[in-house]
Amino acid sequence: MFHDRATIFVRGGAGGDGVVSFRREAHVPKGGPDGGDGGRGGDVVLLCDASRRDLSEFHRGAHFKAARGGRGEGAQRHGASADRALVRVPPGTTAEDSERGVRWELSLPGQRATVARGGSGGRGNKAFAGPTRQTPRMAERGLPGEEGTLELQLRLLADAGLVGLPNAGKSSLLARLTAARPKVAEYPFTTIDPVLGTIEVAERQLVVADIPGLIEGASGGAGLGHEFLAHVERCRLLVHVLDLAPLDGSDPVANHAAVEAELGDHGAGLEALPRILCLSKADLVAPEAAEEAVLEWRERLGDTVLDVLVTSAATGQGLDELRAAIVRTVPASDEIVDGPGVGEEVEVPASHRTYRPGAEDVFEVHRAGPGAFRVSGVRVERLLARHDLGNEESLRYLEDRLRSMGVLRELERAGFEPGDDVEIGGTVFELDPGAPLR
Ligand SMILES: Nc1nc2c(ncn2[C@@H]2O[C@H](COP(=O)(O)OP(=O)(O)OP(=O)(O)O)[C@@H](O)[C@H]2O)c(=O)[nH]1
Ligand SMILES: [Mg+2]
Repeated sequence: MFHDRATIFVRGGAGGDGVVSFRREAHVPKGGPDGGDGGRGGDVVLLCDASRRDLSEFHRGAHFKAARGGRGEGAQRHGASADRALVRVPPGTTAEDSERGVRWELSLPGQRATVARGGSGGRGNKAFAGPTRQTPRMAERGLPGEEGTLELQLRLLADAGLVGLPNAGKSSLLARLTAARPKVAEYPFTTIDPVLGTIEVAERQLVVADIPGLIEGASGGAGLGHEFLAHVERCRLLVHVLDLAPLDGSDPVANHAAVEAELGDHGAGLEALPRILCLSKADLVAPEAAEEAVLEWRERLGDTVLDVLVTSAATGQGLDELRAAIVRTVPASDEIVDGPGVGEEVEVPASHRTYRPGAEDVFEVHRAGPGAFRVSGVRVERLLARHDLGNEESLRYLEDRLRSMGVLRELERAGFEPGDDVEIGGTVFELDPGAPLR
């Protein structure tokens, strides 16, 4: 089963904690602080890998968590940074985190997206030593890694797409045009997964996609075709395959209109893609009838199509013409897209839906009840995550930082009095600064 959608959960590793340690020497009762920093947590990285075909390995909603950074140690030894967690995805995958408002596109092998950064390590007590704090008995904690839920979507990267009603003969054409071996059978909806084949002519390689047959209402969510229309969004050309003599006796004109209506309803510019009309199964009608059909369709469609061709997958009629028309229509220059070299990686930038410069420094103070306040904001919350409030020295340090960031001043404006409760990032503590509030 081919899966072109999946939801995965990703979480970067937490940074390692810094440690409190003092140098011990035989004749020195208390040496200087020498606690090392914690290491960085690992990142979760999506890597575009040509050996992956689809997203089926994620369809149960996999979780990917990178390891945490190592703890710092005495003698100024820093903790090790953790390895990244690699998630391999096929070319044509987009990853979107709607909550964080970020999106990545991985089209070429070797492209990489860091979707959840690991947290930074905490500083050891060595980092807090200074003239006023000669024996710091505090260290920072490592920060948690970023996390998020990613919607993965795969869009096949094909140059031309075969579209048409079920049973029109699309898979039979792909099998004759390329080395691909899609399943062919006399019943509708034989093809349930998209199949790709490659046409190779004169040093050019074009990818042709055979997608499941479209039925009326497909773009509205009925039947199989709908979800696969996304796969032809990136094609440069659509080949509309139309059965000249449908077994069910239906009218080719109505059938053609039904498929075109589906393409138009899907949106995403499908109606504007260049078209070739391919009248299939020509061996089933008299040669004169086929020729007449071509003339009729040329007149009917005018210049809304590039070409009208008659083909037969059974006899091979018209296949060279179809192949040539596809090659002629898909611009050669577009094929040369430079990706990273074999074994190389290149980070792709995320596109941000919302970008607010300086948003990190912003904080808000709310009164949560009598003698209780809540402070929210990226930087204050990060600060809180860094420190162990059970440690007197850490608490004093935190108060100093809150004072210099202007948080105490804002709290006072909101009616705060020393000893009141303050909640930051889910942690409630009694804030009782020893020094004046500002
Ligand atoms: N006589 C004749 N039969 C054909 C030709 N092309 C396809 N067929 C037959 O038509 C039936 C449907 O062909 P497929 O290629 O599976 O059609 P499809 O459009 O891929 O159908 P779905 O995958 O169900 O959407 C099969 O029984 C084929 O053998 C042709 O050129 N001549
Ligand atoms: Mg098929």
